[in-house]
Amino acid sequence: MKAPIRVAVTGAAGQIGYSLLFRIASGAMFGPDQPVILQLIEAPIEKALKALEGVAMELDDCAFPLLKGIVQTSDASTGFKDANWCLLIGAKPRGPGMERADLLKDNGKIFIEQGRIIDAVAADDARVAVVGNPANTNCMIAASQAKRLPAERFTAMVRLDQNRAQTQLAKKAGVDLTAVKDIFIYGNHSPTMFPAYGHATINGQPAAKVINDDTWLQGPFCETVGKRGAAIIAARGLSSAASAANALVDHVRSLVTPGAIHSVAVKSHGLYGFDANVWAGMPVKTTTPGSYEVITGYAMDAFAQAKIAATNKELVEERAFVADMIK
Ligand code: NAX
Repeated sequence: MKAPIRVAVTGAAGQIGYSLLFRIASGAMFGPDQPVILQLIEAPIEKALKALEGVAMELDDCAFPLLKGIVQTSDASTGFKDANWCLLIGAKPRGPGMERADLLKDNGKIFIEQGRIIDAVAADDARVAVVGNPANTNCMIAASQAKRLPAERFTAMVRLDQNRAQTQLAKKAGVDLTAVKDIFIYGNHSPTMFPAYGHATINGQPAAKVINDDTWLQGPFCETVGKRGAAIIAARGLSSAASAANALVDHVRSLVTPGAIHSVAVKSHGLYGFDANVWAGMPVKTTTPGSYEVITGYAMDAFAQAKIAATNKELVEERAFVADMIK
């Protein structure tokens, strides 16, 4: 039996947490032979901590053979202690009338503190995956606090967008989902993201050739993927939760599976025309468990370049809103 790994999860009593924790404990994220200890972190709010107690009781009641311990806490230093993976889901939601800049600043405070504490107390091999919005910029903020852990260990999730794009292409082409490969998300997890259909294939053929409808690809396809979160809220009255949790399982599972090719928001280092110091979605290949290299060299046509410029502009603006906080 392998030694258990410690998985810290913030926002553990929230919607996504409720769909996620049971899948981690069942082995879906780290594999059927990898025991886990869940370190569940919630905001210091009585209602949230009470809800967390209930979630922990349900985890107990599942009798998962791989679940070797549960920590419940509102203290980040306790929650991130020795964590091998830190899944940052908890964030402040945008309230009515709240400006984007205020949301960025309020979340900035959370992610500065969490980044600092993770760097101080998490395991030497710690990896961080950010889901809480605005995910790319929150990830950049957390990474800005790290002195011990390299920036490459901090990733943000664009996998939900990739999964959404894959399904939309399969439906349009009338093929099974598994026929669609190499659809990657570039840029921000926001409506400006670019699902780069130009590199995707369907049954080994270029997707754009199979679909043969550039107007749809450039218009409704990009729009449907970019605004899918809003469409879910309009239909369900609540934001995506089960699909977001599923995407985080995919994000981490792919990052621990050598050879996996998938979209992750990482420090751009100037690749694909992004500002060097923003966290942007791009294609990566997992090298060793937890490590990856960006797949470079995909050619971008004029449409793709314009889409990347627009999503890069938004990321640079988001960073400017919090520039005074990350100095
Ligand atoms: P919920 O409001 O249901 O849950 C969030 C939980 O986080 C709450 O229980 C809250 O008490 C807790 N929390 C707040 N601040 C905290 C802190 N400082 N430390 C620990 N816990 C804290 O939201 P949920 O639907 O679970 O969504 C969570 C986040 O994911 C949101 O920011 C949301 O916008 C974002 N999403 C990101 C997606 C992505 O693809 N990157 C997609 C889904 C989702 O919209």
